[in-house]
Amino acid sequence: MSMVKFGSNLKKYRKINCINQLALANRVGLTQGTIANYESGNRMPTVEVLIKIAESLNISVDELLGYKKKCIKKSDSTSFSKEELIDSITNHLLLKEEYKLVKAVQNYYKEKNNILHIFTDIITPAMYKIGELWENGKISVADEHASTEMISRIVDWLAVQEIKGENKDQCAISMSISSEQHTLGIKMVASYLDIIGYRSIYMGNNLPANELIAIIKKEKPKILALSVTLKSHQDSLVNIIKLIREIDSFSNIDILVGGQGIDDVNFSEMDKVHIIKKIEELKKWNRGD
Ligand code: B12
Repeated sequence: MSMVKFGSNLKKYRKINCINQLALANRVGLTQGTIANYESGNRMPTVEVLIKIAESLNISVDELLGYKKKCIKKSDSTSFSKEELIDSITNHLLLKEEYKLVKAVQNYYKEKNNILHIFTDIITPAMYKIGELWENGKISVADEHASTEMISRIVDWLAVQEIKGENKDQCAISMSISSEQHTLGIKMVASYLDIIGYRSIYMGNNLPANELIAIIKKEKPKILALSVTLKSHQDSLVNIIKLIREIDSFSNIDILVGGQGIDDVNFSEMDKVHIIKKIEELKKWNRGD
């Protein structure tokens, strides 16, 4: 192994972890200059430092040195801070290490037992990071698609762990509006509504308006939760809400709207339409705070 190869490998994994030289230096107790020297191939770390770097980048020493296989135990450990776990999950997503991803989330779930926290504080920021890397051309569309599918499976797995069997009187229907393809957030909302006691029906996206009306008539939901990520979909959102509000028998339904695309839409004229951008706010709204 040449020093240059080690240096370029170090740089590669540092970038995958989305941290700069200074942040890595702080994590392992070195100066930024030392990291810069490693990366440019001027110096090699001691074995002790090598292990520290590998641990903080959540890879094995073998991987750091450019040899394949064998991961160190840290990736399965439960002792991650929130930020470390977000970095680690982003890293596993980009390296397409689904096994490590699943283990990391399962361990964290076992330890914290708080699905809302995992949804909002871990998975959401990890996906926002993926979005930034994609927007800046640092990862490909294929990397983004693979990441989304892996995370989608995790969200489904978490949701299934929490489904309760008891009878639930009140129904909630959740979906992304019309051609909105972003569905992970609303899937989390549907899962959370289930946890807080609703018979939650998740409809995905692209549901035609007549079908939505038909299912509302049949299931009589207390809540209709709608998600919009792209601002260009705000008009469709307004149209669908107007349609629902025109039907007298639907007047008791609370319509919750959220997602990154909700910006300057004004629903103050419409009855029982609530802008609740985040799931944490939904918790408060449900309690009547
Ligand atoms: C994965 C992804 C995709 C996937 C979506 C697959 C899927 N099944 O969801 C695919 C590949 C389909 C996609 C397509 C596109 N995407 Co996209 N995508 C993303 C990415 C990377 C992650 C989305 C995600 O899952 N986030 C995590 C979830 C959990 O977050 P969330 O949706 O915000 O939800 C949270 C809260 O908002 C809230 N919430 C959401 N809804 C609701 C509703 C209620 C009632 C409540 C209470 C709360 C709530 O709860 C969630 C929990 O925290 C984002 C980056 C980003 N910043 O999100 C870009 C991003 C959203 N996409 C973007 C773009 C531009 C597109 C495309 C236009 C690209 C293109 N040129 O084709 C298309 C549009 C397709 C369409 N018609 O919708 C841009 C949007 C920029 C903008 N501001 O308009 C982003 C921000 C990427 C970027 N940085 O440029 N995308």
